[in-house]
Parts: sequence; C-alpha cells; structure tokens
Amino acid sequence: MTDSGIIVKALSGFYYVKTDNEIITCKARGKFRKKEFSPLVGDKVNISVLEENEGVIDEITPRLNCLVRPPVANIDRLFIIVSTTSPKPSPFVIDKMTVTAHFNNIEPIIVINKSDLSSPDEIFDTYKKCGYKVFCVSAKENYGIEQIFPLIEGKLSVFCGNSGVGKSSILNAVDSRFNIETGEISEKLGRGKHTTRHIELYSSHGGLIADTPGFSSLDMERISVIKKEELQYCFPEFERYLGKCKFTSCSHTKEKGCEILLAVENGEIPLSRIESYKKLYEESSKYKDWQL
Ligand SMILES: Nc1nc2c(ncn2[C@@H]2O[C@H](COP(=O)(O)OP(=O)(O)OP(=O)(O)O)[C@@H](O)[C@H]2O)c(=O)[nH]1
Ligand SMILES: [Mg+2]
Ligand SMILES: [Zn+2]
Repeated sequence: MTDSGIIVKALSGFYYVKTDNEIITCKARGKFRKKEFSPLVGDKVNISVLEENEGVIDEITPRLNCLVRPPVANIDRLFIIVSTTSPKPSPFVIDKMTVTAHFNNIEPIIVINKSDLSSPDEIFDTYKKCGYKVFCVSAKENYGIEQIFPLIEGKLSVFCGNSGVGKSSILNAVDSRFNIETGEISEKLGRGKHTTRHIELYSSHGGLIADTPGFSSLDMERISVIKKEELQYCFPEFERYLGKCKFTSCSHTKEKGCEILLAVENGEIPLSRIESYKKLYEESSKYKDWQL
C-alpha cells in the first residue's frame, strides 16, 4: 500500500511520517541516504507502507525551500526567539537569522521571551522600526502567547534561537498537551544547556510548528553565506533608500553620499542593523563566487 505525508521527526536513521490517519516509522530508500540529498523534517513524501506503522520513503516532493540550520524544509515562517536576558540577546545572531530567512523567502518573526525578567522595549523598538512583526511574551507567566496563534494557522513555522531562550517553553505554553522537556540555564555561563536534541514538528492551532535545538556560536558561522551584493536586499528597512545613493555600486559600508548611512545618522535605521550588515558584508567579501 502507498500513502503520503509529511516528515515530523528524523531520528537515528528513522523518519516519522504523519499521514492523514497515523504516524508511520520509515526508512529512506538507498538513493536518499547520500549526504547531499537526504530527507528533512518538513518534507512532503510518498511512502510504501510495509507493515503496520512501518514503511519506506519512495519519493520527496520538490521543496519550496530548506534551511541548512535548522535543517527543515518547506518553511513558511521563521520565529526567531530571543530572551530579554539569560541568555543575553545578540543583535548579530538575530540579524543573521533574519537575513537567512529573507534570502530563502521565509517570513521572519521576532518573539521576545522572558518579558517578566527584563524590559523587551529596546529589541522591540529596533525590529518594529525595520517593519518586522515583533511580539513580547513570557512563557513562564503565559503572557502574550495568544498573539502568535493566528500566525501558526495553515503554515509550517519553525522556532529557532539560542539554547535557553525558551523555544520549548513557548511551545508548551502554546499547547498544554505538548509537555516538551525544558532545561535550566547554567548560572555560571548564563546559557542554556542544549536540552532539545532533535527537530520535531508539532500540530497546533491548525498549523505545524518545529521545535529545534538551540544553536551554538559555531553553528552560526556555518549558516549559509550570501553574496555581498545580495545582502542589501535582505534588510527590509533599506528598501526605500536603495538606488538613491550617490554611487550606483554603493556598498553602503563607508561611501560618501550613501543614503542608507545617512538614514542611520538620522536615526531612521537602527545602528545595530547597519553594524550587522557591515559585519556580514565583510564576511561575504572573504568568499570567492565559486564558494557560494
Ligand atoms: N523567567 C522566565 N523563564 C523562562 C521563560 N521561558 C522559559 N524560561 C526558562 O528558561 C529555561 C530554558 O527554557 P527552554 O524552553 O528549555 O529553552 P530552549 O530555547 O528550548 O532551549 P534548548 O532546547 O536548549 O535550545 C527554562 O528554565 C525555562 O523555565 C520566561 O518567559 N520567563
Ligand atoms: Mg528546547
Ligand atoms: Zn549606499
């Protein structure tokens, strides 16, 4: 018998495929076992059901998109989860994620958690100014969570962010049936302890949400590199100024007559955003075209 479904979990060589009726534990056919093209959580697949609840993945439906980190396919929305404190937010890490989302045609959404511990205002203002959807929540106090319900419906969403920001805690607050394991923050290091170890899609509010392992700084370096000329299009707040700089080939990093740098001076573009842009521009400049 054949069937179709979506991969909701990948663990130790098994793929858990959710069909209309049940979850089938599948192996992948040999052609998919190569590293270059293996099935991902979020993949829509056709399967052969061999025995009760067991099967094989025969075919992967062409992907809308997929990220390297976190490795998920067919993403509609990337919820970038930050905490007001413990761990401390890093604008550069957030901006690397927004850029990655824009580059892959995914809508980034900023969720500021732990609003009960410290004020979310500064991060809120920064990203609101750039045109993002930004929400302040507290998973602990079950505050503000309902704001994200309408964004989940009918979509595949991914929760990403540093370890300990509260991705799993927010999911538990979204749906009390989940009971996902959460971890303490290391007091010494002020960081999470990498509690979530695998990616899993959960169904709630008419959509699917992926909980993912928090990334470490090493992971961030490996996130897709984008050509330096294309970076400017991954900052939505730059858009209204593009094409207006004095030099047509303006890199918006140091040129005289740059409208974007002027907008930063005038307080129209947040300082932290241009700093992230310049840092990413410099990183991209190190790569030759053939490496991208
Ligand atoms: N004060 C406060 N603590 C929170 C809040 N949300 C989560 N926490 C705590 O933060 C710690 C980490 O939460 P997790 O949900 O495990 O974080 P995570 O992002 O899933 O972390 P990884 O799975 O390691 O990536 C736990 O001790 C939570 O109780 C919040 O809104 N306020
Ligand atoms: Mg977690
Ligand atoms: Zn410019």
